Amino acid sequence: MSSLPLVFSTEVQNARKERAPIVALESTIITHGMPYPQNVETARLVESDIRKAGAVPATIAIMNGKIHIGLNDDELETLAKSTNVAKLSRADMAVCLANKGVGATTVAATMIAAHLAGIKVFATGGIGGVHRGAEETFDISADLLELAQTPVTVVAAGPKAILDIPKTLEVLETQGVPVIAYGQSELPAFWSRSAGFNAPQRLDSAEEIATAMTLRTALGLPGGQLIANPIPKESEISREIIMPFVHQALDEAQAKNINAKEVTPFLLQRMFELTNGDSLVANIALVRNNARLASEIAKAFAAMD
Ligand code: PSU
Ligand code: MN
Repeated sequence: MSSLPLVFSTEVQNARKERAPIVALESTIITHGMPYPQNVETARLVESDIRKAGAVPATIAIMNGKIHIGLNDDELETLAKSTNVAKLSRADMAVCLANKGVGATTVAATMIAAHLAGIKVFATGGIGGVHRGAEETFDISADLLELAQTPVTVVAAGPKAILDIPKTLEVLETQGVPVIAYGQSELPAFWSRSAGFNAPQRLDSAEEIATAMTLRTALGLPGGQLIANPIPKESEISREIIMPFVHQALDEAQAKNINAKEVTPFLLQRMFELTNGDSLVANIALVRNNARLASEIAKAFAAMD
């Protein structure tokens, strides 16, 4: 065993022994992305969706100086109830480990931990991106740069309308990150199935997605790939309905001088309030949908090994 501070849940440990397909899950969506108790209920549903699909879930977080790969139900509940959990990106992981703090992993940090644990696929709701007004604030999520350097396939529902979607795509293109729409040509936009224009790439099967990742690495290219999986039709909220709330939430964030790590959690919370909870219902549906696709991709990787 190396000195890497990785701790595996029993379920994940068994899956590793049997070389079974594993899907990584982040924990910031639990601590900073959804209110209690829907956060822990969703975390459990997503884990059970992955098991039903024939893969093993590995929710990742830092606790007591260890990177936990897979959480048991008590750990999940504790994390979901805590109000003072740190939000960890690439810059924060080592410090949180050193001071034995508790931290939830963002997309960037979850990719790093998943890669250390040999997990190739990770499901989430939305990734961080280029925030509107980034030309002033320089607020560009570390998630984008992580996709450029860590070889993990991230399944998300496309960039959220609270972000600057064109600028987010520009940064991903500059960084050489494939942005692959699944099963359609249009780029999905989180709560809605279409951003109004096409994604840079498109693939129609989990097998092709796994093959593309393997070939990317074989080409000597570092980094992962972003899969943009459209929210199921019955759960989508149209752009016409969602956009006025997005603009209101953004105006409030600006008026209140919300910045840095607080921006995304503030906007998600306000969207939840402004839509009377509808944004959360859609968010839960799309995360579960992403977990199912990620399971198929994990199975495709396992079949290739
Ligand atoms: N988008 C969501 N829900 C979330 C997040 C993004 O719909 O919970 C979280 C993810 O953990 C993502 C992080 O990595 O927010 C991005 O934060 P920032 O914009 O501060 O980089
Ligand atoms: Mn940011």
